Amino acid sequence: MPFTANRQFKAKPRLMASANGMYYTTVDGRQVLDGTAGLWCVNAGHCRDKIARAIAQQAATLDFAPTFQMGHPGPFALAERLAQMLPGDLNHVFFTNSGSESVDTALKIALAYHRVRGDASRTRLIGRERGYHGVGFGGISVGGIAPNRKFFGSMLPGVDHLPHTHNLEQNAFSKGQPTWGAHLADELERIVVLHDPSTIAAVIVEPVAGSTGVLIPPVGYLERLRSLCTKYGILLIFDEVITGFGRLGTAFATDYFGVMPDLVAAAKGITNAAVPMGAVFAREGIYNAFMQGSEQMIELFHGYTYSGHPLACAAAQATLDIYEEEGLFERANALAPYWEEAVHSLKGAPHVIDVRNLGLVAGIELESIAGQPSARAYDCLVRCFEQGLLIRTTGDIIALSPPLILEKQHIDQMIDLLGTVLKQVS
Ligand code: PXG
Ligand code: PLP
Repeated sequence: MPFTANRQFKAKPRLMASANGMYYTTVDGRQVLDGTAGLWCVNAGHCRDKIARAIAQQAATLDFAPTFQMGHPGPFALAERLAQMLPGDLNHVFFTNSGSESVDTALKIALAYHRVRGDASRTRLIGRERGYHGVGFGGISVGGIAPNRKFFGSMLPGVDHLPHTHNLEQNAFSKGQPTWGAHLADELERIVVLHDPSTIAAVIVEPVAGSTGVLIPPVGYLERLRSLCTKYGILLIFDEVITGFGRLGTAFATDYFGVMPDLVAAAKGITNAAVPMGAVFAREGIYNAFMQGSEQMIELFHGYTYSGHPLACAAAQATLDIYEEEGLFERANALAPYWEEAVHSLKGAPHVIDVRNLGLVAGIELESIAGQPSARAYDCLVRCFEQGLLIRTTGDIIALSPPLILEKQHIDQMIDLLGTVLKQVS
């Protein structure tokens, strides 16, 4: 099983049998409120009829078409629609099947972009400590989560990391963006000078770091990264696998922060997770750099058997319909203040050393039990599940990221139960 203690799990499994709207039903028939939109991906709630019908119809019409030198209309129509959703000239799309594939695709496009422009010395990639960019060799190389890296050899060469922005002394219990920490972006300048600016291809960051435990960027931080990248001719990649498709109350984090990256990696919410799909969005200038020379030439030697799979395209179209028809991104934005108050009401609950939030995301950090990191949060996860709430934990941080269809009563229910469970755990 992915990122799971296999033997522990198999001895006492937690299995879902079905789902609807805000709830899972377990194999033993219990209802569990989904506090995490599955794994940050079921943004429109579970088992949406429109998506299920679109997938069934597509499977009966065109199951698959070859993707190399051949195609079908699905990805073209979907790309047009997505380009409308992304700001500015982020108008070109490359489809993948997961966030990890989107990250590796974005890194490869960045390297190849410099090369096709004759700037082949730009081969270095810069990530950030505590960053999560999936599990491909590219993603773990720029990623900054030690256990995800240390077992897997030397990874990509020529990678460096910015410091993370987490600091409880300065920023504990911040509502929304913390005010301290913009200067940490200046570390980029130090790294750039150290390695020589003309060797750096791209910087990749999650606008809001999710998997590592919800780290919200300090006010001004992303703006500074953008201006340093521009100054040194470095591409800025936003990994929006979690923040994309409404999580912050805007279509993408780039909209929320008003900071324009050169490439965006996305996945998860693109199909409401009903069929695996990811996408990379590129600005006009990047696309155009490849569209030079002979028209018989393959411009980018990259792609997946299942890039733009018909079922994924059908699921994505139906998902985008639902986001639009139900105004789910606006809904997330409207609920965000209520969400903020609710999660911050856990300040003062046992073990809680920080609460942080943005859009419909929250991180609740617990004090670790001495010598047993992550034990307390795991205990919370198991107890919550047994008492009817799905949460995510990483280390001793609880992450909440509910489907955007939730009602205030679901928020109340979540916070009540979490408060109860925090009193139960030792
Ligand atoms: N980038 C980011 C920012 C992600 O959050 C990926 C890439 C990789 O996507 P795939 O589809 O290859 O898993 C992710 C995925 C969690 C958790 O709660 C987070 C993710 C996946 C599973 C669990 O820690 N994020
Ligand atoms: N390995 C082999 C032997 C293959 O033939 C292919 C694709 O044809 C792959 C890996 C890559 O698979 P995918 O395109 O599904 O990522």
